[in-house]
Amino acid sequence: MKYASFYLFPFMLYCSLVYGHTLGNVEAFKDTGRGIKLQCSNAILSIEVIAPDIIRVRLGINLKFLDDYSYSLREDVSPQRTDYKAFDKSSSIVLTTHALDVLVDKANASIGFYDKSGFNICQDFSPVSWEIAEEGYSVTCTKTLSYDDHFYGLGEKSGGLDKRRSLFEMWNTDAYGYGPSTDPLYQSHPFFIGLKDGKAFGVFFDNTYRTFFDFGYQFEDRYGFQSQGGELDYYFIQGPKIKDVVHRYANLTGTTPLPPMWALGHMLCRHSYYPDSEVLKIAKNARSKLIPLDVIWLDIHYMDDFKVFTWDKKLFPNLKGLTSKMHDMGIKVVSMINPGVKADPSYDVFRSGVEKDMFLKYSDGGLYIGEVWPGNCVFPDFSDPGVRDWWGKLYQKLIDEGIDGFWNDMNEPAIFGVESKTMDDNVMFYDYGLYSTHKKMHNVFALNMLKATFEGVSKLMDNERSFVLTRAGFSGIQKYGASWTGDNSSSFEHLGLQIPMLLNMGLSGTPFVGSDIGGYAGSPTPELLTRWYQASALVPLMREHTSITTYDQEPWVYGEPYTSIIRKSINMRYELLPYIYTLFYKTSKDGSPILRPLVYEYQKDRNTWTIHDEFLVGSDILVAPALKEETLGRYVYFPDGNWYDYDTKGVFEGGKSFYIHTPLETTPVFIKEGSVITKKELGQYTTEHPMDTLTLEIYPLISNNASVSILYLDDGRSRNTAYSLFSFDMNNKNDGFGISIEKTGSYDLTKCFNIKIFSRSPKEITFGKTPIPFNYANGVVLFKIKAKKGKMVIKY
Ligand code: MIG
Repeated sequence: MKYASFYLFPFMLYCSLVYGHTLGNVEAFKDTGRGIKLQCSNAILSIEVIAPDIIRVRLGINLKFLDDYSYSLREDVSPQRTDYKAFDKSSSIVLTTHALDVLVDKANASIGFYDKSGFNICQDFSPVSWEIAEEGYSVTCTKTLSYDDHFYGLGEKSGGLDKRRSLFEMWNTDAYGYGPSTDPLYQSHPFFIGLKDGKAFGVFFDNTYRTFFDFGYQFEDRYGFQSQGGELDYYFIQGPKIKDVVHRYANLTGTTPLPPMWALGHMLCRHSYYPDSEVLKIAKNARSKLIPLDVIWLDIHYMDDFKVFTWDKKLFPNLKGLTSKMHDMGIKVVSMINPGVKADPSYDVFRSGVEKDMFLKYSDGGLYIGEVWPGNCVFPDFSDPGVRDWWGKLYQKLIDEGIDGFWNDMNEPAIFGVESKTMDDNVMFYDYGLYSTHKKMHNVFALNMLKATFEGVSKLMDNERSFVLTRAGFSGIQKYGASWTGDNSSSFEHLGLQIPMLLNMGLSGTPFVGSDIGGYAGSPTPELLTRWYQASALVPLMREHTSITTYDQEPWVYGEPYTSIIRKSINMRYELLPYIYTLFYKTSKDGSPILRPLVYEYQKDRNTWTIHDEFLVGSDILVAPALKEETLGRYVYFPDGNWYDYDTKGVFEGGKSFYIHTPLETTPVFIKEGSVITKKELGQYTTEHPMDTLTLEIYPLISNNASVSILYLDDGRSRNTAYSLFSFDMNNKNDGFGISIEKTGSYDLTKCFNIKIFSRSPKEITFGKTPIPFNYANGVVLFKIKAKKGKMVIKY
């Protein structure tokens, strides 16, 4: 059997319609000015209009709702003033906005969400039900499943892109060496996107307890979700585009702020690089072998006896000297900080934390002690704003030594030597003054730790942007940093598994993600390492990392031809940095994923609904990496439009699959017709060359007649800073095409665009009526223009 029986136990409630309590019939309803409150025979139901397309549903047992706090929502989310109407209509109570109709059946209070064409997009299978749990209620919500329903999201989960016919648990877990069906993993995102007959909607179940999601795994006619505590509190988000759902979810839970440019660079890590001379050697190797590198990571061994906010004075006698040597080479240093504080009275962090009452305790007042790397440890209560503030300031010591960013690991929290792998249930947390147990607070431990780190470090770094990486997380984690997919393994199967995982994280509001390149557990073959680098070339977080017991796997260890092939992938990324950075800008505004499954952009094309062995980077670049051993070729599906091969500039027509040759030295990358792709001069680190001159690669429209591309530029490091935003509006004409360049903002470092058009030789090129001289050779048209607003016309 795939799941142990304790997984199934909670679903005993789920499957039974008689077990547990249900709402009963609707006796009365009231318009509250923000939605409706329904008095049912056994409980109350609130249907609140957050926006015309976002409806919040809450179940109140004993005539009341639980305290209304959310760890995931943006602090400033408040219901918009929205016009809606609520009325009684024969067998239902109806609430309508301009985007949706919500019908509540008077006989049993089951809820149906309808779009404006009358299509029932999400229907309760049976009315919500509950059981009294140890803490609050175990609530169950089931919805009707049809044959053409598909599901995405849920953050970091194993399995394919489409979650139909699978069952998941949300409980942050240290899952070293996990496999294709391991569940749960490190992060919990109780948010999914449904696609019903091609129309999308979303559900965010804002409940931090252990929850379960079943998409037709146990019963073929229903899907649903269930908690072990808390209350029923969910947001229904109307589409009909997946994009709309993702943007609206981002509006609720927040977006990832722009990181410093260096965090987009290539990173090297291992458990662990030490002593200082080893770190220096890695940096020098990268430079001498021309492997672009922006960051070296310090894993736990840099600490003194694994005590956080200390460093080993024997291994790193002059940490500041080391970081400044690194900085001179254009390399940043990121170091690990874990939540466990060694319980040792001679250690100042422990002593001051005890004095100030910063650590988690049992309900009887005794300190909670758990074993991690340093031995017995205590753990800060990150749910308490005072503790977050205290912890945030501790980073000063490492910042003073020149450490540039931080890595929060083991924050599920992971505890050694206990069967549960985590804290005891009866450890108590502050939780907005509600004093709640670990059962409620487990899944948001990392979220609160990351908030402490990100906000603390940001305060200490003036106007510099900070960079933090986390292992565990919960919905909303994206506001504070990047996430990686934990301790994967060095196998081709794992390489394939990472892609749907990263794609679903992006669809769950968490765009800044990556996997340990080469695999963490075990040692990759040279071929696997190479393929992993190729697949990760345009992944938002590009970090190679491996465990303590494995061979080295830096790009140069296997020699030729591997080193050169890996270098080619990293170089491609460094040239495309302006394109990638613009995607980071975009997500900071609206939560758009950086890596996108094809279905995100081509939802109408049902061929795309389950594809997860190729992906889009933004909307213009398609990557179809070789994901199997000794692959000489693979099929690539091209969605609508025409696609240029990035290497050969050959064109593939969309709506079809083509067999593409993939000898080891190639990564199949394709560019959508009509794209203006911005590149910069290749450097050995992201900021080596100023962006005074950029190259615009123009891939002319073939079948379509119009397209828009954008380019965002700023200093790449400051939080409040001048920027400029270019847009390139391409239009086909009878005798050629035109591009209107618009510019807003005042960041004027970029003076000049080198233009490369992949086409035959034109007759004439003008920019703002002035003829522009150009060169032509082998399918490439070359010329220069000033980086400013204007209209470019190309005539053939
Ligand atoms: O118990 O710090 O996932 O990236 O190298 C293992 C050592 C603790 C787990 C992380 C991994 C890191 C390792 N850590």
